[in-house]
Amino acid sequence: MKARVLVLIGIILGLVISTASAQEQPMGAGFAAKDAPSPYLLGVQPQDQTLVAGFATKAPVLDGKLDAGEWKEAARINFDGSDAIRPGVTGPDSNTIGGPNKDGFQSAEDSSVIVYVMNDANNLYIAVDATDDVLDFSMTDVWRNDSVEIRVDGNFSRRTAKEGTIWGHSIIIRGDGGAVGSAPAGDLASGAAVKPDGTGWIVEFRQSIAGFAPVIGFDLAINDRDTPGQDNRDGQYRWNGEVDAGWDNETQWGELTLAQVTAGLDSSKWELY
Ligand SMILES: [Ca+2]
Ligand SMILES: [Ca+2]
Ligand SMILES: [Ca+2]
Ligand SMILES: [Ca+2]
Repeated sequence: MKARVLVLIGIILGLVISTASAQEQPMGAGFAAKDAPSPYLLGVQPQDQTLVAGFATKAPVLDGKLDAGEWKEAARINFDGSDAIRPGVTGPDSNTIGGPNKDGFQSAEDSSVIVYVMNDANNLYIAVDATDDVLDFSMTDVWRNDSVEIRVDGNFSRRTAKEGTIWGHSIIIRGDGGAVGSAPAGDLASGAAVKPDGTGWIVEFRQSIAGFAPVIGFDLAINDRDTPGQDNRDGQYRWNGEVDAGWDNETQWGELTLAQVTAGLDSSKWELY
């Protein structure tokens, strides 16, 4: 208990000091988010990313193209791997093996994504619109190429070792649609294609939500390969997961609330006479 009080006093003192020093700074001086003290130092658990899916009135076509209006009902998030802060975490183990980008951080021009998430009564739909300055799909292992790992824990079991089935998987989809890895057996599908102007790639994914919990585990890992001849990718960053090993650990994934599907009668529309 004493220790807690001391920690609290420490936090309060820290706030007072940082407020005082902030007042001494010229307007707009600020500091980058990645320079802020780590929440771990204060003993606070980092907050998982959460998202509420949009409701899809029409199923998208999984062809690696975002047609006008196709994803307009989706919840939209965007992130890059420019720091270790959510969303878009680049962890200490996301460095390359012998590549030029050793700290793992990447600018938005190097790699960044806009992600669309929606569902209807039958399926979860996800689109990943990736910007990438150099495209490379030359490796046999799908995860070594420009690709996305889509992680879905449909029963929200949050197992420390993922189930490896439709109830907890991390499917890997290559950005050009040329290969898919770690796909569980079940009712799911994907499509992908390089953008016509060569500035990135688009992946579209669908999975049946039959039997899913109202809130499910969800994460995305973006793999960027830019260096020909290099064994590994140049980097990986994730919407929520802190470390690369999150591919196998459902507790590392964020939380997605599925859009409520209207069922039966809607009492607000009943006529009272
Ligand atoms: Ca499409
Ligand atoms: Ca890149
Ligand atoms: Ca699970
Ligand atoms: Ca790349």
